[in-house]
Amino acid sequence: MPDATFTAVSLADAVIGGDRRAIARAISVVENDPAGAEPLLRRLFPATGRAFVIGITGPPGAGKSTLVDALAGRIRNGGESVAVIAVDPTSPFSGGAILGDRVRMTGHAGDAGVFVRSMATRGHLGGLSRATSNAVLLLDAAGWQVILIETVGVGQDEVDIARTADQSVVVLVPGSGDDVQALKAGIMEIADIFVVNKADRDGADQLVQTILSSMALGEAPRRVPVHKTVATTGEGVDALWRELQGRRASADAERMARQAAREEARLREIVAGRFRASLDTVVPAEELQRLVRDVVERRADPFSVASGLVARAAAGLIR
Ligand SMILES: Nc1nc2c(ncn2[C@@H]2O[C@H](COP(=O)(O)OP(=O)(O)OP(=O)(O)O)[C@@H](O)[C@H]2O)c(=O)[nH]1
Ligand SMILES: [Mg+2]
Repeated sequence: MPDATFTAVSLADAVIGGDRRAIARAISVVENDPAGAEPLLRRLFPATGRAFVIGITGPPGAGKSTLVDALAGRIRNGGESVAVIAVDPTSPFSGGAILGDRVRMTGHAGDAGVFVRSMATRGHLGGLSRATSNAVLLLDAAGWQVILIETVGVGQDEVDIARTADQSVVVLVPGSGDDVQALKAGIMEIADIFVVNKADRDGADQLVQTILSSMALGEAPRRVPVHKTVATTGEGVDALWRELQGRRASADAERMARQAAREEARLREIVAGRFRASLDTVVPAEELQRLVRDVVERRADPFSVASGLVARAAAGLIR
């Protein structure tokens, strides 16, 4: 069946049925055409809410992909299916070379219980985290039991993506200097679990101490567990997975609170997105430029102009 014959309904049904090609196509839709993805996501939404979503974030080269690979192997041994989303905030491409380059899931080729996909930014603010959270919805609806999201760095996108996860794992490595930087950049707040990877290197215990002491120094001291791993050999991965599993089972109240926060963020994002779209439809670009000139030349003030635009965009929404 050619792709063009997929309607939102048939695509949604194929996704729910677990058809891998339909899932790949649906992820492309949420990546490239957020508004066009709405009918699809509406239909899928009732089938979501079951997956255990884990974010893995940290500086470049920390061993996130290696760790994701090892975790995926551990999860498969337990009999659950696992989907991996590798988020690449720097590249304008998705799939293809980057998939091969950044995600090395070599041990899982041909395993029907593993799905791997990379996603890239489309350049608009918040676009990546929205596309990622929608991809999570798709995979959840398709029945993937555990979803691992790998993100690089410590920017706003990572913080937003962390919000879409049930648990966020922050990966740091000894002796890189990135550790202190990451701790300063507010990544502390999003970590549910710290991993000191490359623990086969000197300085791992020292880094564990640095993390523990910077937690103790924070304004609201937190107790975030710190695990040591050697992702390349799998050392420590079993303990990390057991910690994650423990949280999945026990943190029900917390999980509900997170879900509420996530759905509130999603609602706000949808409303803001529709408002922006309505503004663009109702007010032609040339007219907007005229209004801008009026403001620049002080014939009008931005507050009154904005009030007028808000009224028109809102009217456009109700139509
Ligand atoms: N010695 C040692 N090397 C490791 C370990 N984990 C990963 N590596 C190596 O570190 C390098 C980077 O690993 P990746 O898994 O690609 O790191 P990443 O964080 O996914 O990198 P980006 O996605 O590019 O940010 C590779 O050469 C790995 O083999 C470890 O525990 N010990
Ligand atoms: Mg990687």
